[in-house]
Amino acid sequence: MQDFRWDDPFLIEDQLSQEERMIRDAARDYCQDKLQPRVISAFREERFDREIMTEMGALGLLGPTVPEEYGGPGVNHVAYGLIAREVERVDSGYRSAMSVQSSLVMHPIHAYGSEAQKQKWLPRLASGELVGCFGLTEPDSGSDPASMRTRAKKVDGGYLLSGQKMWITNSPIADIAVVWAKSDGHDGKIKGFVVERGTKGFTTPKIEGKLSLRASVTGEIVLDEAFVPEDNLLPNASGLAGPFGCLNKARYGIAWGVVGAAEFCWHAARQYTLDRKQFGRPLAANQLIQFKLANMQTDIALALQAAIRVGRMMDDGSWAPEAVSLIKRNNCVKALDIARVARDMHGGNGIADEFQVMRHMVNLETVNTYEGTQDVHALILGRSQTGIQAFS
Ligand code: TGC
Ligand code: FAD
Repeated sequence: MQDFRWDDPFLIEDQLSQEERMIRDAARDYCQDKLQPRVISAFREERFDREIMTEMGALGLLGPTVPEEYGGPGVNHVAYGLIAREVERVDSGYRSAMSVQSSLVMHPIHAYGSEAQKQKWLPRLASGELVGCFGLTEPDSGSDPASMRTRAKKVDGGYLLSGQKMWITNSPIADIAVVWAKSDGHDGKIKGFVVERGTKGFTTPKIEGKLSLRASVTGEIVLDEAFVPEDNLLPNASGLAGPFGCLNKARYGIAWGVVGAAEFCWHAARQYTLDRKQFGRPLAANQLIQFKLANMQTDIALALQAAIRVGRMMDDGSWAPEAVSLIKRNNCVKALDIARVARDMHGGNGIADEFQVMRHMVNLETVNTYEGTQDVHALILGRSQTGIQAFS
């Protein structure tokens, strides 16, 4: 028997390899030294500092699972999760920028691209020299991407893309966009295209006035007969399985990331209630407060243990998308709840940005919605156990 580690009940630390711990420590040092000092002003000013991508690239935090031959660090999925947790401990918006680049831009190019496409884009995305974005959602097509209206019309030497994508992380600063469109031609299937900045008919207006993820830049993608050469079609993606294959990776990273945000809120609530005295004693001396701290500890420990388990399953090939849905849904719902309770435990100070819990809380509202809402993941899990599709 050992002494109980209140902040690591299941001894996650002992479940990591030395290499995984080193990657986690390097990510944590960067996030605390370089991201934490700029995040409060970035959120206030609704600003994303572009150089964050090159800083992350220099440390090997972009496209962690992409092999070294294409400029990635080629580490395992658990290491990727550990990075996401450290980035999101600071802010979900920074983790969004990192996830999109890694799972939604580098992954599809690696998984579905030609050798020439991989050589052309992956090393520059890994270093952060290029920023990418991922266009699936449309104004009238969110949870139901099969209903997308964006079309790719076959013409001589390539395709003309027309349509509109909405709520696209990184789009205003992106050098390339992975865009999903229905082909007008022979099979009418959804295909993936890499659209390069400077393409005529391709614009990316910024969405202003977000009350969540303000340190992440979000925009639209507008395609007005934008010509994409044949060489920019991802040859090995066909149908919704293409974009969904990317979402599996990103949802997995989110399930780890939100634990970082939740841990920040839990630790802040614990320290605050130890320091703050009301009725002549620390708030933490009250049963109601300890009950809330115990709930946070329990939910975080279980979420983290589930994330590492799914990571190991991804690494040994025994995972299934439904397991990713389970942890994306559970960990987001629990993290959001923890952030809301932590905000409450800070009393009036909880609404001040310097205490940071409310920023995490409003960020997690988005994280609970994007990459499949909690309802959508419930329906995926419901279908898996009943065999009945209840979406429509
Ligand atoms: P369904 O009939 O279930 O499937 C259609 C085809 O796709 C295949 N498939 C998958 N393949 C790989 N991985 C998965 N997870 C897959 N899920 C489905 C399936 O086998 C089938 O293939 P085929 O070859 O037979 O055609 O599709 P459906 O139309 O019924 O969809 C159901 C539903 C609701 C589950 C799905 O549409 C869904 O997941 N909706 C949520 C949409 C979503 O998550 N959007 C995310 C947009 S990207 C984003 O939010 C980025 S935020 C980034 C950040 O800032 O961090
Ligand atoms: P809707 O699908 O309209 O859903 C509205 C509500 O209805 C939700 O509560 C939902 O759960 C519920 N609902 C929907 N269908 C059902 C059903 N069948 N049964 C029961 N309830 C249902 N997308 C990208 O492609 N790329 C990005 O980079 C990206 N980044 C984003 C960044 C931000 C800040 C935000 C807010 C979103 C981003 N998204 C991105 C879009 C995101 O994936 C969608 O918002 C999400 O998939 C939900 O779609 P929707 O907003 O259209 O909501």
